[in-house]
Amino acid sequence: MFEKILIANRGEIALRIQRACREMGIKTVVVHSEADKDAKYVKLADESVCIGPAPSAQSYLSMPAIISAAEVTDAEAIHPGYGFLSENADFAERVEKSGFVFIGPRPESIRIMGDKVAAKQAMIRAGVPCVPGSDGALPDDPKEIIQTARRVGYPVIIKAAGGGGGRGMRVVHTEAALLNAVAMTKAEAGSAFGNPEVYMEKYLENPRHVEIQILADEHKQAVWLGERDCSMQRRHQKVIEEAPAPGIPRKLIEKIGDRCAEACRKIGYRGAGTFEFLYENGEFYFIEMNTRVQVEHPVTEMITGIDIVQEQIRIACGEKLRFRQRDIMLSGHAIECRINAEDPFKFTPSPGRITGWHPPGGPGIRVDSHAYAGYYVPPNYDSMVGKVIAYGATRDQAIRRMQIALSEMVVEGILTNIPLHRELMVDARFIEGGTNIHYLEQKLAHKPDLPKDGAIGAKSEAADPKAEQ
Ligand code: MV4
Repeated sequence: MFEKILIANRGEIALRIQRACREMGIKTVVVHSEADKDAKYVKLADESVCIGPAPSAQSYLSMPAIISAAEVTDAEAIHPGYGFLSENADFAERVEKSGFVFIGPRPESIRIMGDKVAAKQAMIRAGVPCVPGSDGALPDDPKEIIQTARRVGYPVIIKAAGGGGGRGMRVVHTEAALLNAVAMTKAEAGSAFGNPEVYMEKYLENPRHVEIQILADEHKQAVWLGERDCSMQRRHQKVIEEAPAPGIPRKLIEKIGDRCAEACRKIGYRGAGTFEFLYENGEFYFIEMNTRVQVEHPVTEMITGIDIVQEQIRIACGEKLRFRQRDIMLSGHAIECRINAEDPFKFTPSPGRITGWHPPGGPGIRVDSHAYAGYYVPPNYDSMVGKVIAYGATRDQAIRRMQIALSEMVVEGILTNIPLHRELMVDARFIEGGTNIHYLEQKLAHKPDLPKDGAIGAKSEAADPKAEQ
């Protein structure tokens, strides 16, 4: 096993990786920007290295700074977390060329999944069901584009091969709008991703977002760890995730899960990964694969008992998976609420000093956060300050426990989205289960008014979040 791992990330996931290392007896080096130098999780690490100023481009995205930090501290492996360089194939390659282990997939796997056209073709070949659409990238010939759209049927969606996560897409409802939409998406893709390639899919109007977690080792063994429903989102930012996905037949999920694990073996995938699907009218359609550990991995850990970060480390070390598919038992239900430093209904960021921090606890409650009373939320990064995860034997129990957890939780000095979560945990459609990807945005659009004093959760937030800055 490794003796020392460098953590190339910040915030809650840097702390999460540090905890996994500590449990495994591995020393940690955390790299940080000037903005994060006083954070408690930085002091908690065995070693820390300042790699640059606050802007990510000069710190958490600086490949030479991170690799130099690994050299001077004698770390053997680098865990990239999520975001930043986690899905950068060039980084993974440079880490390995410098003699360190990249805790993640092979660079070639990252590169294939980063090209959405290549990823989809690999999945079609591996027997994973995909959304009907163009056979690979769209050609230049306008007649062929029109023919493809007629075959697929309107509405269609044009997506950039270099996009993903909601970037570089355009929905087309009529043939009259088609060629212009293709030209616009191509132009935008060329300048945003350096790759003008686009592809076409049937546009699914009201799907759910359901993803399958997998683990694969270097010895062609792969398992799937159940699914997560991530449909509760706004502007491609997930707000609540849960496992399992409510109301989907187990047999169907097992069939898809087995296909994902089989695809991993076929493509020689290594590490943790997530197959993203759209689920509509009882069918699964693959859209993208993520080659990193995801923010919402704890809900899967809660229902499987498997520590995904520790498994990533063991796989990177060349170990064989310690379990087969028949050993994976899914039990109970877990829900995660992402806690963001933002206005709960206007969604404007609310960085600043946290003056009071009272996390919830009790049976089935897990809080993954690097925050504490006195912690300063820097304005330079993502607004997520932590995650509350509730586990129960049933979905109803998990919801009840999350309601209690959110009622106990107090964050003072900044605004957070806790009031939004409190409303969602008593929302009739959420409680029923199975809402689609548009539900939250539609609910927010129909809100007659912003909550006033006395509304659920409106009281525990500071009147002026900027007062401490
Ligand atoms: C789609 C779609 C409907 N039909 N593809 C958005 C993010 C990217 N990962 C894929 N996305 C979508 N692809 C087809 N053929 C709708 C979305 C989509 C979406 C997907 C998952 C979660 C949230 C979403 C929000 C808007 C659109």
